[in-house]
Amino acid sequence: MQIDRVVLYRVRLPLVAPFRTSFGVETERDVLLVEVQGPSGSGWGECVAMTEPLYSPEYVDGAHAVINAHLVPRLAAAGPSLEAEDVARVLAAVKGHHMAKAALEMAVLDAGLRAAGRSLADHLGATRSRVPAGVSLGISESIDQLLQEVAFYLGQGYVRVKLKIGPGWDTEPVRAVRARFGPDLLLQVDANSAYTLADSERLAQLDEYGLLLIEQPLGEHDLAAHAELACRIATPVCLDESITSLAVAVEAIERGACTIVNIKAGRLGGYLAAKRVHDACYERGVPVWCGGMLESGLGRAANVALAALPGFTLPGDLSASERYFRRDLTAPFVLEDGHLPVPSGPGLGVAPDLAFVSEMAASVEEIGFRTG
Ligand code: NPG
Repeated sequence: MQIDRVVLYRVRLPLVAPFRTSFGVETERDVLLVEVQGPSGSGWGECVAMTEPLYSPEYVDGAHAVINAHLVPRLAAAGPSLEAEDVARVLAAVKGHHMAKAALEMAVLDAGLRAAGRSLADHLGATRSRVPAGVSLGISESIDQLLQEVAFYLGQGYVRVKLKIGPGWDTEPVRAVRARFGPDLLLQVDANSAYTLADSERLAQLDEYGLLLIEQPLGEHDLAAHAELACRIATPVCLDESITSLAVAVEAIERGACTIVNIKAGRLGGYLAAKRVHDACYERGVPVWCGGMLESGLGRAANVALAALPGFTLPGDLSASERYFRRDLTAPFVLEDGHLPVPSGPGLGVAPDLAFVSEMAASVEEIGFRTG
């Protein structure tokens, strides 16, 4: 498909409530949107990098800069016509920057699929028309407040709860939630690499609470330590930050560093790479689930399509728009009986509300492809 220009939008969306993790607090989502435009229409991508490089080395100003200075020029130089399947190869000389690359690939993918009248869900191989919705709850002010939040979201129909944990906020909240909501609640925890192997006895105390999994307890690069921890605790270990490529995913599984994988397209460099990780896990019988990065409706639409693939056997961090924003950049995703519907229209199957995007945009920048 032909691309004539790329438009970058920076949109600041306040979160309905602060979201606290073991590494920091998010109060607003600084969203970088990528629109590719050509004669056959346009396509949209969302960059999931956060404001600060605390979850991973990427951050939104850096992603914006690398897209401008290094990625778009490479796409422009690749020729007048480009398919989504070419994007990763064309950008491969630039090391890292997976979230920036993923946003561009998502936009090209959306544009191509829209032009072809085909949905992203179909293109990726989705087998479901709706996906179960999980909710991820940040570190709370108090156990009481956490219990109220869990009750509120269960009342809305969420089918699984994830608690953010860190040293000082781990066994107590898990014990309290289990005691209050009973053994049938699908419950998991996410440490965002806040522990070391020296904490393994403390982490083993979580074993008695029947958690689905513990996510990324140790450092991103510590596959060996995760394999050791997996021998010391009964709770299944799931990796998130560590899984930066297909090769790392396969290595982590083979070394026993995890038995479950969190798939995030941004971390892996795009939805096509994410599908390949899904396929590899599926072949090996390793369950996967779709992670979230507080996406707007655009990124959420793509995540929901991905999560409809057959290997996504655990509920993802996929919540309704109102869990994050008072108003979304697209028509809101609404919970239906604890599930989110998989968009079936062409491409992402959702369109940005352009008036609202313009109203909230801190900057809009057009980069022409023909430098002439
Ligand atoms: O529902 O989109 C969501 C949030 C899911 O907990 C969530 N994301 O580490 O997976 C994570 C986490 C995150 C939150 C990462 C904020 C980065 C910043």
